[in-house]
Amino acid sequence: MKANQERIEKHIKALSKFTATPGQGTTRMTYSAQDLQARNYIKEQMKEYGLQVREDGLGNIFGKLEGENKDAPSVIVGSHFDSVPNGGDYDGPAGVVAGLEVAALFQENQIKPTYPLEVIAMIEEEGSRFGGGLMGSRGIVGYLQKEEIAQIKDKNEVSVPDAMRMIDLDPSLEVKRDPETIKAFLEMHIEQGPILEEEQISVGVVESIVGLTQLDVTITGKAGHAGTTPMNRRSDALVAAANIISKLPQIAIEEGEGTVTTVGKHEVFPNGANVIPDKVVFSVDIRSSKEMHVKNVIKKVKDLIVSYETDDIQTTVEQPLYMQPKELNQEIRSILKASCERLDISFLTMHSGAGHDAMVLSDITDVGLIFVPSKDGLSHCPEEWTAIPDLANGVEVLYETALKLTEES
Ligand code: HGY
Ligand code: MN
Ligand code: MN
Repeated sequence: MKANQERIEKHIKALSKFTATPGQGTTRMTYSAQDLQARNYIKEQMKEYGLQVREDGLGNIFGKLEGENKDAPSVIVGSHFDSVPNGGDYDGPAGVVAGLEVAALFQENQIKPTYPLEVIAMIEEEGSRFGGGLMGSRGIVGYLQKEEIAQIKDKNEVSVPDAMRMIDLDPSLEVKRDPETIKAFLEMHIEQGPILEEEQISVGVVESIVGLTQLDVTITGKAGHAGTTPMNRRSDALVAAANIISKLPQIAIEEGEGTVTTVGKHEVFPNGANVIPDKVVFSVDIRSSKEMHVKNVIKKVKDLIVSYETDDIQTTVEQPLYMQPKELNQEIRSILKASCERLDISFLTMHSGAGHDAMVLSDITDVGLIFVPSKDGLSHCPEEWTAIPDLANGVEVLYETALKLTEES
């Protein structure tokens, strides 16, 4: 069954317009005006494809095609629709569009599945507004309780529930899903790396996903006048932070086996050119395919940070996110490979260095994740791009797999 490339292109182009930084990539923060535009578009398309639409207590969007067996668990297909700042048009939306196109193909072919099909568009996978990340899927799995969600605030101290209410979402609705209501979760995502393009392979069947954590580090010192404070009387928070940050790459290199550390966010306070900084807040993203490396690096980073404490330099470290490395379901991987073979679509098996909602949902259901090629391996930047025919290949593999998983076994 061929996917409709015009529909796929229409969705990608439509969603790419919902950005706060037109001409400078996709910036779509959760519960922002751009989120609302994208949300309305996605819900409209879900209704067009005959799905029953609902939003949960975090604003995750679900579109359901009932199955012959009403109470049967659903096969869910989708991804996230938020973005990093100045990101690309495909990270997340490729998977949401894949879900929409699978639903359109079910409708076009009048498929009446035994098990229900659900299309999902999840919020705050990137963590760009509220930190941490994987928020929509962590809510569904039950890793984020209502009380905890109510405490999560953005940098302007706006809480998740308040931000939701600003776009008429209802934070009182349930988020946690009973695992018995889900038969499987399938996600298509851009590879965000160079392998598929270099190997000229159409689809990556993901076998494992990297373990990752995010640390939020705060260094506090003493503000002072840049001109009148002698060098030996300073407690400069930024100098301490810079010394710490400069040592992080070597910690990852020494840990080895592909371990990586990244400082992506960094804020200086009060941020005046002639003021000695009294506070610095920065993020440390740590990843490895082996959990022991992640744990080792967390300890080394925390020890390094504490080693810079003095009477006037204090540090705190918070850990808003920790995910163990994940091995994805063998049986679904086999079905995905068989779908590729049946469709004569080339594939290879891969490890994912990026985190995905699939890694969270794999804790409560069987999960399959496929990649499609990224031009020049680029992602999390405006240059991110994937050819429509490449997206269509992935959709066709998901459609075949969803057909098999939703039929009477
Ligand atoms: O950071 C990641 O790996 C994903 O893009 N959220
Ligand atoms: Mn991303
Ligand atoms: Mn993503």
